[in-house]
Amino acid sequence: MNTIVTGLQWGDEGKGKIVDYLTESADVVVRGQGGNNAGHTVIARGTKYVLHLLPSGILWDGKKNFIGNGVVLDPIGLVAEIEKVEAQGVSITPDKLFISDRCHVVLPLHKELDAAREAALGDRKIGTTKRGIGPAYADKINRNGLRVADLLNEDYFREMIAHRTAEANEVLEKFDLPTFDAKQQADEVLAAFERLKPHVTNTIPALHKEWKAGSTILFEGAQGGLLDIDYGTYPFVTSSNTTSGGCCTGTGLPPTAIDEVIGVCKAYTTRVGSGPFPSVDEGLSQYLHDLGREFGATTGRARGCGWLDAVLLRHGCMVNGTTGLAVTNVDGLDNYETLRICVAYDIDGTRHELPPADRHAWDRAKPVYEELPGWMSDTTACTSYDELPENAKAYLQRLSDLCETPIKFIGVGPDRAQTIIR
Ligand code: 2SA
Ligand code: GDP
Ligand code: MG
Repeated sequence: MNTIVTGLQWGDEGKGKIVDYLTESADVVVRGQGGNNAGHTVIARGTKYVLHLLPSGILWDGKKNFIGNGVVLDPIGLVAEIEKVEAQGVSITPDKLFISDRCHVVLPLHKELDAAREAALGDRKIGTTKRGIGPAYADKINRNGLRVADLLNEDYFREMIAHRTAEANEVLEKFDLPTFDAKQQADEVLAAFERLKPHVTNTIPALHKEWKAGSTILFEGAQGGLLDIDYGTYPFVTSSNTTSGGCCTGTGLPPTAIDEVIGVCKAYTTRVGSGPFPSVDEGLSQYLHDLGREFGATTGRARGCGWLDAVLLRHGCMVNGTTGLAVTNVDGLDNYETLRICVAYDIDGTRHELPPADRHAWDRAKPVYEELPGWMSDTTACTSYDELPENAKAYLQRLSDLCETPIKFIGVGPDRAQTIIR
C-alpha cells in the first residue's frame, strides 16, 4: 500500500506525527513539494524533533527517505537541520537520505527577496515564513532557477548565480536593502553543498525501483490544502501544490502508484500568516495558547485558532481524493463545554457549502454553526475508540459525516503512542 499523508487545513494538522506513525510499516518516505517553510513535529522515544526538509522517516533506522524533485531546497538550511538532528543522535547517511538532482535551489537572495516583498506589501502581506519559498518557485516557473544538478557543475553555477545576483540586487537597491556579493553567496552555498553531495541522485528511477519491488511508500505532504497555490485561499497561500496531485508531479511517481490518501486535520482549525479564516475564535485561541499549544514549529509565531470548518474539509477531501481521515489534537478540546462546527458559509444571504474563489467574498463569509456538547474529560490516555467519551465519538462521527470520509486515525496527544486506530 502506498499512502499520501496530506494536510486538509492551513498546515500544522499534525502530519509529521501521522507520517512518523505510519513509517513503522513503510520502507520509503518521500517529500514532493514545499521547502524548509515546513515544520513537522515528531515526538519519538521521548525526544522532540522538528523537521523542515528532512522527511519524517529519517528518525527510523533502515528506512529510505527521499527529497523529491518538486521540493525547493535550501542547501544552507538543510545542512543546519542535518547537524541539529544528528546532534540529537540520528545519523543521516547516503543510504538513508536521497536528494533529487532536479530540486530547485533556494539561494540566500531568495530569502531576502521574500522579506523585501512582504515589507513592500505592508498590510497586504502574505505572512510568509521568509524562507525564500515564493521567489524560488517563481524562478522555477520563470525558467530562471538553478537546480541541484547545476550545483554539481561549479563553474556554471558561479556564472549563473552572478547573473541572478545582479538582477536581485537591482530590486533590493530599489528598497534600500542590503545587496548580495555573488561570489560570497556562491561560496556559502557551495560549501554547504559539500555535505549534501553524497546524497544527490536521480531519485525518479530510484523511487520507481522501490515501487516495482513492492516497497511500501509514504508520501509526506507539507503545509495544507488551503495553502495550495490552486485550491487554497489565494493569494494567501504557499507557492506549491500541497494537495495530493503535488505528490506525483513532485516525485515522478504516477497516480497509479497511489493506493490511499490520508487527510490530516485537527479537531479544530488553526492558521498562521495572513488571509481569511471565517471560523477564527478569540476565546479558543486564548484557551489553546494558555495551554502552551499552537505556536509555529518553524518561526514560533502564535497560530490563530478557530472552530472546525467543514466547508474547508469538504473541499479538501474532494480535491485530494481522501480515502481516510486522521483527526489530531482531539485532546485540545477536552475541557470545552460547548463546541461548534462550521457547516456552511453565509455569503450575502446565500448558503455556500464550498469555499468561494472570489477573494473579496471571504471577507463577507459568515460561518453557519452547529453546536455540539463537549466531553469535559481527559482523552489523553485513551488507547481505543471505545474508550473515548460518548460526546467525543459523536463529534468525530459528525465530522466524518460532513466530509463523507471515514476516520482512520485519532490523535489524543503529541506522542507517537497517543494515536488511536479505527
Ligand atoms: P511561505 O513561507 O511562502 O510558504 O508562506 C506562505 C503561506 O504559507 C503558510 N505556511 C505555513 N503555514 C503553517 N505552517 C507552516 N510551517 C511552519 C509550522 C510555520 C511556522 O509548521 O509551524 O513555524 O510559522 C507553513 N509554512 C508556510 C504561511 O504562514 C503563509 O500563510
Ligand atoms: P505538521 O506541520 O502538520 O507536521 O504539524 P506541526 O508539527 O507543525 O504542528 C502540530 C502540533 O501538534 C505539534 O506540536 C505536534 O506535536 C502536535 N500534535 C500532533 N498531534 C497531536 C495530538 O493528537 N494531540 C496533541 N496534544 N498534540 C498533537
Ligand atoms: Mg507544521
